[in-house]
Amino acid sequence: MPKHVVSLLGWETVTNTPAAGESSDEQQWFPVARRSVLRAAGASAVLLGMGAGTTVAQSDEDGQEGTPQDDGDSDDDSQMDGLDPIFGLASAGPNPCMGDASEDCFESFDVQPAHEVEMHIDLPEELFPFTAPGVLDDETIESINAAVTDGMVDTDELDDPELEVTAQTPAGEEVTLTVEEIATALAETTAFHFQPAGLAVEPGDVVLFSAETPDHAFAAYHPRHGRQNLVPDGVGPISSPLVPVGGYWLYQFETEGVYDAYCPPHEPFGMVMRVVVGDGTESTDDGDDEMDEESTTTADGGEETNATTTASSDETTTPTESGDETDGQMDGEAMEDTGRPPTEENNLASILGGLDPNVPSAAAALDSAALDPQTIVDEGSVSWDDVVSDHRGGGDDEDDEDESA
Ligand SMILES: [Cu+2]
Repeated sequence: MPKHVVSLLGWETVTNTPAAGESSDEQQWFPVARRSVLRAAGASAVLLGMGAGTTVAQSDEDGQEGTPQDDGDSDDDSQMDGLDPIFGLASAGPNPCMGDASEDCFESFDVQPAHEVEMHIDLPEELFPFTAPGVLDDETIESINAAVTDGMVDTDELDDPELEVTAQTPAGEEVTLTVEEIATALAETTAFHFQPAGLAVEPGDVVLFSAETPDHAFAAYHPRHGRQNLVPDGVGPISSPLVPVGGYWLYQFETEGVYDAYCPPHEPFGMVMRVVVGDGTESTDDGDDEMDEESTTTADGGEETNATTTASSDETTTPTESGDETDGQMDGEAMEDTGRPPTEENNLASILGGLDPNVPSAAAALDSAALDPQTIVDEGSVSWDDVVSDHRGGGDDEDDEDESA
């Protein structure tokens, strides 16, 4: 197993313990005992305990008594009425929905998610040795980049597709690929992404964010992150922690509208996504001066004090229903001019030795037809692959038409 490649870049350590190299035994990362303890305790009790700075682990039956919020500040109850409206709920793991889990795994959570978003890196391992300086000359790199622009390998762009190139893995093994094989691996690179990249949810839905690879997080475009406001009015600076591999983060989307978010470490590589809550697509033209009302409404609607039962299957507890018509709408006019999603080219080439798989920048991804809010609502979810295809194919289709004419 070419783990060495992996550890060099710190990527794709999914199936290994964080201390890669010491053990690749998955069982140590997902110990059965810990998993059943988590279930017995109820995921939310454990999680809420963490949030309150305590580690109270209780059964669901006991949830009413001595819940974490009873130990905390009484004037801060709003944060314990379910998931925190800014920070959600995070766990270092283990995530019952890690990997190829089916939706059945949602039942393992006390705060039950309705959707899953995986945070991924998709960089073919065989490519890494060929990204080292000097392995490929500039001319070859340019020709490979030209060959994969549309995501297919156009061998006409390659001087000698069959030319064999030998490179060395960090472990000292020699590997040989033809130029065409290198191009093929590059074309398969979709890199850092949320999967799906577009997701439609109902108000009150909880979304599970699963860290399949290291160093990912979810942050809303929000002025308090120094960014444009690309979430509905009144929605705060949503942010997850950096979610460890195997861990997860839960967030409950309540206010209708369009939410654009990025992964802070990987935004330069185009890692962004869009969540549409409700029919959030018809709301871009109103959103007057109600900026701060929504968060207040959200906070004081929680007559439900049992933290372990909120956000179950019952979405009707959302306190914002009455305000949905007027509040929480996207305010296109209020967007700041600063802190836009980066429009520069995707930075991937800078970490791939100049090889460029033509993956969209953050701004290009959010502007893609695939992530049009109405498309997301219609489709329910939109794959990152569709966003990449849009980007790679969009301009190129026109080129093809021009050329064939
Ligand atoms: Cu990321």
